[in-house]
Amino acid sequence: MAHETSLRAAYESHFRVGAAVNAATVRTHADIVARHFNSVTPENEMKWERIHPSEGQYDFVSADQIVLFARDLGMFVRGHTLVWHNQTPAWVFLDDLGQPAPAKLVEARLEAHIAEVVGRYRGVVGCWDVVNEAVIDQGDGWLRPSRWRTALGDEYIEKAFRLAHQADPSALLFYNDYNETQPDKRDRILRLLEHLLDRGAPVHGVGLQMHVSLDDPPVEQMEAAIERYRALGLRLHITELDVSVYPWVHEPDRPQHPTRPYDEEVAEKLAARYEALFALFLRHADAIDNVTLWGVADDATWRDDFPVKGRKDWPLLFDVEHRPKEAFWRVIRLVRG
Ligand code: HAH
Repeated sequence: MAHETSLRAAYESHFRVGAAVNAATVRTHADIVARHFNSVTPENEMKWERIHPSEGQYDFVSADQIVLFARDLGMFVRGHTLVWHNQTPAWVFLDDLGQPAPAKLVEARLEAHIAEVVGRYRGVVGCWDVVNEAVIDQGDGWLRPSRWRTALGDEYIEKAFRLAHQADPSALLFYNDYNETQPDKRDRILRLLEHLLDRGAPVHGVGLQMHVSLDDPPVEQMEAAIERYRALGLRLHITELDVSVYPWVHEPDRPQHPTRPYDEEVAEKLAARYEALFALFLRHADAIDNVTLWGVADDATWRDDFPVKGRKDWPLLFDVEHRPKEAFWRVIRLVRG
């Protein structure tokens, strides 16, 4: 019966099933989260601009709310994220005169930030996305040009992992990225991970975001990538799963698919896609510990504004009225056999 079914219980012997929550949905969607998920990721509340808006001023109010909610329910918490080129305030990279800060100063700020944030949640946040999206999408080269890289050089990544490990030696440390199954980008990510492992950096896992569409990327491409990542001996987390009903067009200047209604055809395609994805995760469940959806229900999803602002999307397992969708039932039936 519907009210007795639980996604997390159905997958208990395979991997944790998580959801990104935020300061609002942890209240408005609390029932679904409590019943169906056993892992949460704060969507924005641990990002630098939120948790450390000006130098030495930390704001833990929203992050604490999420962490306490999870602790009361015995859930795993994924920390997201320590070092990223987005949602990081400009002051981090500037001196008192507004000029680019010297490397020493930026490094000291990175050190203070990681010690404070990771230290606060030691023993409560089970893993951290230490570095998010450091690899370029296409073209020549390897690492994304970013203020971090300009200030600290390529070593900022290894540094961040070592600092996080110092701050909480028991936390599992992840590198997290998107378009992670696209072969060129996959190879660049693999190169980065191999480099870090060769140098003995404390990297324990790779986060595969999996912001996908109804038919792209193909499952074969995704499986090939999973096989390559797991061969490094790292743990795998699916960190930000959602399935847009629109084809993936990231370049804002290219024509975009117009808004489409959520009808039976879309519901069925979404269900088939989710079933194929969870079947893939089950085939690799010995390497995958966590499958997290980037949101709880379709009434609160970043996809409504990305890559097109204000275009309604239906990427999750629960609908705008918080009812389980056909995709939810397909994922449940799949694991029950
Ligand atoms: C993710 N970037 C971020 O990790 C997450 O923190 C944010 O809330 C939403 C999505 C995804 C992304 C992408 O799929 C394509 C281009 C840029 C960023």
